[in-house]
Amino acid sequence: MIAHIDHGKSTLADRFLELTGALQAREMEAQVLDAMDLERERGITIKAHPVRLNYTAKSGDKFVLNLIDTPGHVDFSYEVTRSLAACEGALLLVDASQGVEAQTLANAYLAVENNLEIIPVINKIDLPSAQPEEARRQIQDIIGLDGSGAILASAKTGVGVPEILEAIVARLPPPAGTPDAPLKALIFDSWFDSYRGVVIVIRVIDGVIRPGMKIRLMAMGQDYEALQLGVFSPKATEVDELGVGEVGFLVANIKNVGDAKIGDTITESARPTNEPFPGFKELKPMVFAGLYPVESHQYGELREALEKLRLNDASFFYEPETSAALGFGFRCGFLGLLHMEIVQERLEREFDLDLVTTVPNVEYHVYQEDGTLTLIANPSKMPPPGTYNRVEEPYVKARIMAPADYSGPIMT
Ligand SMILES: Nc1nc2c(ncn2[C@@H]2O[C@H](COP(=O)(O)OP(=O)(O)OP(=O)(O)O)[C@@H](O)[C@H]2O)c(=O)[nH]1
Ligand SMILES: [Mg+2]
Repeated sequence: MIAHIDHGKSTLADRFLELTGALQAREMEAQVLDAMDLERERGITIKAHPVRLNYTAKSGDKFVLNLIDTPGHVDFSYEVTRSLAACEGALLLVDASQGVEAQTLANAYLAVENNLEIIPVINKIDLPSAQPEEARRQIQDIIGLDGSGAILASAKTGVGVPEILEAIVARLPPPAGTPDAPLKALIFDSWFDSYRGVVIVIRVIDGVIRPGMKIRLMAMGQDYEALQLGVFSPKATEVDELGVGEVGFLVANIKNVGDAKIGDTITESARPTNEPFPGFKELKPMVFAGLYPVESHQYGELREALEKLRLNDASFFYEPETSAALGFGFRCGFLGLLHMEIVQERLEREFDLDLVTTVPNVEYHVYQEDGTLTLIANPSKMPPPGTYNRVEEPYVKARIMAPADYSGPIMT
């Protein structure tokens, strides 16, 4: 499920959970999948959340649907990229009062790149300011999808939600994998649990995985035994196997955090697949800042915390750094300012650290007289003036799409 921020993805997921009976009314709360404290406080989704739904269609046929609710904010678009790699299709939500916005377009393109079938949904039609027909026109003219296929819905009142579930089973293709081929499962998320070690979230592409099976994490070539498998329904629930198309978690007593790489493929040690998943594109951090512990003796704890947090958020980067004023710390790269804020908050809350962050800045390219390039992300590393040939700083080549009426103010 993809959209621009606040177009109602997590609220629509609530309705799905209710309609399919995954949660009882007394267990419901608004945006129930946004389980992290930070998500609830800010009212935004930060992490992608997978959930399994058992759906009985109007025809009486029974389906298992694996849904991933993704964040809409651009700083977390890596969550969307990874989620789409695990899916057969995408629901693209458009807020009927806002119309198509930047991330609607960007995420729709991501889905197209992944060859996914897209079902457009025009949400929030209950709002007095809703203009569903305008949204339909924009879906057609701006994104280039068939606007007449868009479903009108309100995640708040529940109108149109049964039609969306029917459209999912009618219009999205079933998983294409081969059940008796060698196991091939994509790691698209993970986190660190102090009791169970690394917990991996997988999507099975081919074959089947069961507890007791000897498995291999292909990037590092490490072998483990699959100990526990489960699905999110939405509570973590143990299962006996995960087969083609299924999404769930895997515990394999992985203590070495570096072994579990996002985008890696899991296969069976005895019968490995010869076509691993190609992995995800390396991300380019956009904003750099230093992170230092307030108490210098917490440096070791900070290093461990960063390692563990990176399991759950592969989109930030860090390297050790020392500062004359702040002592030992790390230089970190983030996808944006909100991302930076969230990483700092998570480190402080989940790992009980007190941190100082330096002012964010960007990377400069410094060219010496002989043409050698040095990347400078820290003002204190800048060579003295006169010792280099030239400096380049990042700039943005942007394309702004807007109705003709707005071009005057935009030029200003
Ligand atoms: N009136 C109305 N409000 C809605 C509807 N769907 C969602 N909302 C409201 O819109 C706001 C954002 O909803 P979310 O479900 O958190 O949006 P989201 O797309 O998950 O946002 P991110 O995950 O942060 O990108 C909340 O205040 C919802 O109550 C709807 O159909 N009608
Ligand atoms: Mg959300």
